[in-house]
Amino acid sequence: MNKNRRILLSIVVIGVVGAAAIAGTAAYLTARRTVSTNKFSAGTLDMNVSSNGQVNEPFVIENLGQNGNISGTKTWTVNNTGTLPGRLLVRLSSVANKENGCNDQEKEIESSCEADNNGELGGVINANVSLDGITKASSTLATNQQNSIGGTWNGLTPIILAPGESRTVGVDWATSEDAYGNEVQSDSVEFDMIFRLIQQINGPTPTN
Ligand SMILES: [Ca+2]
Ligand SMILES: [Ca+2]
Repeated sequence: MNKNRRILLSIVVIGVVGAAAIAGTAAYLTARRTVSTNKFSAGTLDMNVSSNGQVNEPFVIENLGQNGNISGTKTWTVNNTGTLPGRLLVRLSSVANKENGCNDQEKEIESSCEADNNGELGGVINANVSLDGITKASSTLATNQQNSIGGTWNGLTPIILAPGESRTVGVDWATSEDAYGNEVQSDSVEFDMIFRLIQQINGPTPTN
């Protein structure tokens, strides 16, 4: 296919050279119009993620466990600040479950506590990621589940933000008092939420 196109192109070039040779020797009638200043310029894809007026505001919850049932919610406003429509992708990244030390109570139920240094808290927290209040993807915050929410999100009908459009993305999390024991004492889980706007393309969804 490409080979054929190259051959066609070379025939056109030869024709132009021939016409120029004739022009040098003959008088003729002409008219001319110029469509000037043709231009291509690429648009921009850009975004702003904010919560409570703070750009890129994370949520930090410390000293969990004052109540047996752990739950909460955090929302962000995602605004398309570019000039192009963009597809919104959301995922978790850098999920880190840490032990932060092992006291006697923890070691009694979790004998490997000091040896593996992997915390258990994330595995008992269920997180839901929502769009405009409607849950779109769910997973625990276990380290080995890091790609679950992003994978589910990629499979959704594409969520397109027009230039200037805003949507609300939220995370709510919960674990019941029956879901965990002393193995989570002092444990912590950290993660990043990655928001992306990507150009609308026909190919497969890129890994987000
Ligand atoms: Ca611990
Ligand atoms: Ca632990």
